[in-house]
Amino acid sequence: MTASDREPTASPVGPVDSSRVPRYAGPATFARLPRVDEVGGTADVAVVGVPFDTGVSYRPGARFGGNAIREASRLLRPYNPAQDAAPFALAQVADAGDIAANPFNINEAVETVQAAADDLLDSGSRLMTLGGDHTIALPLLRSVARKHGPVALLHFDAHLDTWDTYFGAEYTHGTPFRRAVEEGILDTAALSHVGTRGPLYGKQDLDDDAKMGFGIVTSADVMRRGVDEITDQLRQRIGDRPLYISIDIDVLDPAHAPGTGTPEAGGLTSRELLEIVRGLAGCHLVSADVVEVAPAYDHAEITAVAASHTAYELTTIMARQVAASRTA
Ligand SMILES: [Mn+2]
Repeated sequence: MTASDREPTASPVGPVDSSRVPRYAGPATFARLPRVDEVGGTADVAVVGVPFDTGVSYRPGARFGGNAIREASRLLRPYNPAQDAAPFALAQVADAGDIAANPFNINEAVETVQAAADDLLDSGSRLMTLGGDHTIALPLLRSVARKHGPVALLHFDAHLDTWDTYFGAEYTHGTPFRRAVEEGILDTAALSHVGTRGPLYGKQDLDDDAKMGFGIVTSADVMRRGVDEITDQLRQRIGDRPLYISIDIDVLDPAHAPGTGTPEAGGLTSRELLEIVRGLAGCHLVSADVVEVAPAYDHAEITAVAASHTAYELTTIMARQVAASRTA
C-alpha cells in the first residue's frame, strides 16, 4: 500500500496517549508516534534518523543527534496551534527508525542513505530526516530529485556548505550543495541560504556560491528586515516548485543551539526560525531534514528541544499537504 492508495477514511495511528502513559516512559520515538512497522510498514510522513557524522570538519557527535531529538520530542503535543492543525490526525506520521550507514566509509554511507531514502519515497512517504551531519543532505536530495525532478532548496545554516573539497574529500558536511548543483538535482532558479554568517575563507566563497544560483538571507537580514518580509521573499522565490528544506541547527545562535559541531555567533533565535518555517506552510514541501545536533555539547536539551520543535513544524506542513492532496 502506498500513501496515495491508503483508504481516505483510515484513521492515522497517533502518539501514545500521555494521559495513560507518562511522557517520560518507554522508548523514544519521534513525538511518541508509532514505529512504521506498527502501522503496516508505510507512512505518509516517515521520520527517519541517520546516525552518521564522519563528514564533519570540526566537532564530531552529530551521530547521536537523531536520538537526542527523539528524546526531546516527548513533550510535543498533537495539536499545533501555530498552524491550526493536528498533524498526526491529518496524515499517518510514523518513526521509521535509523538508516545504518557505514561510519568508516563516507562514499558507501552516501550510497546507503540514498538507497534507504529511495525505498521510503517509493513507498509513498515524505521524509522528515533527523541527522547526522550535513553530508547526508546530498543523498537525500538525489533521492528526492529522482522522484520529483530538480527541487527548490531552502537551506537554513550559518554556513554556505557549497565548498568544493576538504583534504581531497568531495562528500563532507561542508560540500553537499555544491555537489547537488553539479549533479543537476536542484532547481537553480530557487536556491536560498537563510541565516548565513561568520568568517569565510575568502570573498571567492561568496562569488562561487552566487554563480551556483544561491541567494543569501543573512542572519542580520532577518534581524533588520524581519520575519514576515523575509518569508514573503522566500515564498516568491519558491513559488509552486517542489521544495526541499534542509535545516542545519547551527543556523541558530549558540545561545539557542550550543549542541552543534561548528557554532557561529550572531545567529537566529529559535523563535525566528520557527516563525519562518511556519510561514512556509502551503509550499509544496516534498521532504526535509534537521541536521547537526551534537548532544555532547548541549545543555539541558536546549538544542535538541529546538530541533524537535523545528521538525514538528516541518512535519505539520507535510501532513497538511498530504491531507489536502487527498481531498483535492
Ligand atoms: Mn551545514
